[in-house]
Amino acid sequence: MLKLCGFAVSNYYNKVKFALLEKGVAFEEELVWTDRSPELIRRSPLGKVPFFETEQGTLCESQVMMEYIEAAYPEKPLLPADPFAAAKVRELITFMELHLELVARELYPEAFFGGKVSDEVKERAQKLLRRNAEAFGRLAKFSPYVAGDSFTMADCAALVHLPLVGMASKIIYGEDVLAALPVREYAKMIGERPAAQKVNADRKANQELMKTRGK
Ligand SMILES: N[C@@H](CCC(=O)N[C@@H](CS)C(=O)NCC(=O)O)C(=O)O
Repeated sequence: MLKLCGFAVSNYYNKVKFALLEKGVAFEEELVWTDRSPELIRRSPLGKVPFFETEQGTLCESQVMMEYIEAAYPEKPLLPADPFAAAKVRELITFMELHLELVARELYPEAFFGGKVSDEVKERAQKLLRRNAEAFGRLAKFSPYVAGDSFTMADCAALVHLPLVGMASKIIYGEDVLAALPVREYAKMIGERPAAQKVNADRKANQELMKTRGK
């Protein structure tokens, strides 16, 4: 059976898990922490999660994993059939991950993990986040789904990334860079889906486990 490896505090892990649950794909989970062990590097070359363990081998990079499940399990599609509409969904995901999440990630050590981030990094990230959030606002629909009137894999990404980007920027700058967008209402609506409820409940449980690990 398809195995999803990683831990449920990871937003990228949760994006893939959300998609698997929405599609009704049978899968199991293996709890893997990012401990940089040779064993982990053997399974995921950069030591990152999530990754899949499949009958044919391992597969990492969450968006590649999303495309794999979409192709391998075409029932309950999370991409529109029309190639341009599907590309627009992918465009939103790339925007969220490359231009928002990856930039905000620079702030996570201080925002969430009790570390420190230099002023230089903060200033650079703030400029980028402001500009990129505005650009994302021009692309995103929120009508009611992020790509338009149907639930797509962009919603799997938006639910896990957007609140995190908003929270990190609010903590570091006192300013939510996504404040102009209806992220709160949107996350509440998406969060009501049974699959999202499972993802969020597992995330909270894993957060607690993470705390006891640090002790
Ligand atoms: N581009 C990767 C990003 C995955 C990622 O950054 N995962 C984090 C957890 S949320 C991780 O494994 N961090 C540990 C590390 O970078 O050493 C993907 O889409 O899968």
